Amino acid sequence: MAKVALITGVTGQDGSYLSEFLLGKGYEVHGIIRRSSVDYRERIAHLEGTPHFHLHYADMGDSMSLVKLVGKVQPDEIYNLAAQSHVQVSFDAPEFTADVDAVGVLRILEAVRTNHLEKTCRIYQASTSELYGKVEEVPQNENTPFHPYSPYAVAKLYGYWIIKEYREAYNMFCCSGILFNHESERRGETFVTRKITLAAARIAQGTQECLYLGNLDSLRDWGYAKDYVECMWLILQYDKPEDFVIATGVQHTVREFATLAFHHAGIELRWEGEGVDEKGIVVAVSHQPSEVSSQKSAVRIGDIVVRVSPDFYRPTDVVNLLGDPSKAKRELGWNPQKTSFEQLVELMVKHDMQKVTREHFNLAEYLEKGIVK
Ligand code: NAP
Ligand code: F7E
Repeated sequence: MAKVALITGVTGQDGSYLSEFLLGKGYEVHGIIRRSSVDYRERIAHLEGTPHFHLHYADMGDSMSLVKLVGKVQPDEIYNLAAQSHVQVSFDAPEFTADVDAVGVLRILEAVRTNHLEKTCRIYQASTSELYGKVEEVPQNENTPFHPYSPYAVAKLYGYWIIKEYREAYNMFCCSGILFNHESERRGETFVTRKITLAAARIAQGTQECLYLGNLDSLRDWGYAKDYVECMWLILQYDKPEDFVIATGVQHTVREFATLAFHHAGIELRWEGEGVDEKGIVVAVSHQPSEVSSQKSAVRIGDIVVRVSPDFYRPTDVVNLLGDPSKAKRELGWNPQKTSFEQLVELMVKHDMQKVTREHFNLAEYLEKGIVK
């Protein structure tokens, strides 16, 4: 019998990769979607209509929908990935963030108990390095004290503890993966990495003049999302329910990410100034490989292509994340270095160079046909 998995957050970056991964392992995959005025679900569009992949309407804010769905699907494994996952947005929508990211976890646990599946259903909770927040030690491991530093992190801390509580109180197999930042070609476009790779591609191809960023000194341990979803699965296959730090063990600043991303887009940068006055200035430009873009670069030496805007500063910012993945490496046999930082930046820029080229092409075609004026 094929195992049955239920994924909340199936339309997100991780949900889409995890669906592909579990389908590849022969699972019957069920995902939760919520009603939206736009029905096109970009990241999972290629999976819709394929056998063994099923979508259901429910919402993390609606207990009854979750209880009914868990009862209908009878999952062997639940991957609770649904969240309002943007840290900066959590300052603007703290109550919604708490409802989905904190109480939502409780709703999933109770849906499992209500359906009497607590002995058979394993639950993975998408926890986060943001729990370490205003960090108390570097690097961070499973024993590092938490100091959440945003409404998002405080909500996720509740999720972490309620998972632990249900594990101890009801002997449930429920675990948290404490995942450090992981990125990809499918990353949301307002997270810093994707914002940079898309902007570098657009600036290189002349459709954007300048990229505005916040704190360039912030340090992150960035991995590749496709590698990280394997770990979510490994955590649920482990013989005991335990929590794991998932990270690469390597950190870089936002500035370093930007320098490398622009390099892969054919633009070399130097940095000048400090704080809000810091600027990224073009010092060299190379032509793009022809399969990526047929156009000559639109930027010139001396152009300022990155500026700092305080609009992207946060009331409290987490600035020094570095994970220690030793436990996952030792106990799960997971390779934290499968995709290096350099490979990650390159693959994201390559993808976005092609995306921007397609945007150009579509725009030219639409203009020609009079669809866009
Ligand atoms: P993401 O791309 O923002 O996806 C979030 C998913 O949650 C989307 O499918 C979204 O649905 C869904 N969702 C939000 N509110 C919902 C609600 N009320 N009911 C049902 N679904 C809802 O996030 P991600 O990067 O894939 O991250 C997956 C999980 O890992 C999240 O819990 C995140 O907090 C956590 N995490 C992420 C990272 C990282 O670096 N990516 C690191 C640590 C932890 P819509 O498409 O309808 O909006
Ligand atoms: O910010 C700085 C910003 O928004 C990274 C989520 O997946 O990972 C993610 O949260 C850093 C921060 O991700 C801009 O201040 C500078 O220090 O890409 P981010 P995040 O906040 O680390 C964790 C592990 C999660 O759990 C979350 O769900 O970059 N930064 N300039 C900027 N950030 C953004 N977004 N935009 C800027 O312009």
